[in-house]
Amino acid sequence: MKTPSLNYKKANIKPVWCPGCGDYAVFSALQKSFGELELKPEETVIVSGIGCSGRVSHYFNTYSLHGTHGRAVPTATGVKTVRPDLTVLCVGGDGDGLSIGGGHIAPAARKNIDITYLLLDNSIYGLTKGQVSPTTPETYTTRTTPYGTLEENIEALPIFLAYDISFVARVNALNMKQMVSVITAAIRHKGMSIVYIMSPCVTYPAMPWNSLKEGWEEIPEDHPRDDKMKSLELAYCKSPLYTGIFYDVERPTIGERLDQAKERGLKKNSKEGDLLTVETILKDFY
Ligand SMILES: Cc1ncc(C[n+]2csc(CCOP(=O)(O)OP(=O)(O)O)c2C)c(N)n1
Ligand code: SF4
Ligand SMILES: [Mg+2]
Repeated sequence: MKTPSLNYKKANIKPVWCPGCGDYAVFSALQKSFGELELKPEETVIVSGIGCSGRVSHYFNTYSLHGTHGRAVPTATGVKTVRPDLTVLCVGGDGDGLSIGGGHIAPAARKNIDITYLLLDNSIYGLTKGQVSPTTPETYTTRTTPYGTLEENIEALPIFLAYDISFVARVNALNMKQMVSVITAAIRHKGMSIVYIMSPCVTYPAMPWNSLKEGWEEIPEDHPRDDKMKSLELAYCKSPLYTGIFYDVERPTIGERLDQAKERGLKKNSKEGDLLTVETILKDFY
């Protein structure tokens, strides 16, 4: 692991997460990944949703946009669309990404927009003081659900695979080394990447740190990352719970497809050697 040559931390803003919150570990892993990749802060944007996890974007001296709850992915899509030259990350919680914002993942996956989405799951709505999320264990009680949650859980990984996100990984905040290498690979990946991060909340411990200590195993080295069915098998497996890169395939991004479409349009509509301009398009309407 390289020591970052650049400083990615904002000097004047200190994180306000509760002591022991998993988000500190994610913050630290992200700094290390940026260092490995030698990303330039001025060429990097972090877009986040609302939640304790969404605060990640505040603490980096990159560009950042702390948007609205559940809208991190479409906002990041907009940023990448207008500035394809920038490295765009998106950060949000399990409430943000699997509840209110769950419907935004599929359209982004279809576009294969070149962003990296870090989905921090603590199995609770942390910021709003502990309401159930789609991944809260059934027996965990809160002040608004004193008899436990009455709804089924969401299995996030198989959904990401079914949406065909071109890079799907899961990590556990206890394993810093793996977290850094997976986030680094996700940022390097061309196309949409998602890193599903188990990041415990200590104040509303629906997913206590202890639950990350046992029963977890790294995906075997020989796992074929381009095999959807084998990846689904690992994703559904409960014993052990796997961490690492489940799926990694190369597909054209929406940016590349747009460039190709423009090229085709130019060829079709322009006389040889002529460039298609706004004026030539408008002439068709006169
Ligand atoms: C449109 C909208 N609905 C609801 C809220 C209230 N709200 C803010 S954060 C949040 C849930 C946060 O949970 P999660 O996304 O899991 O993030 P965490 O705090 O656990 O990191 C909710 C319901 C809001 N800010 N905006
Ligand atoms: S409430 Fe939970 S998720 Fe939020 S900062 Fe505290 S420990 Fe972290
Ligand atoms: Mg949460």
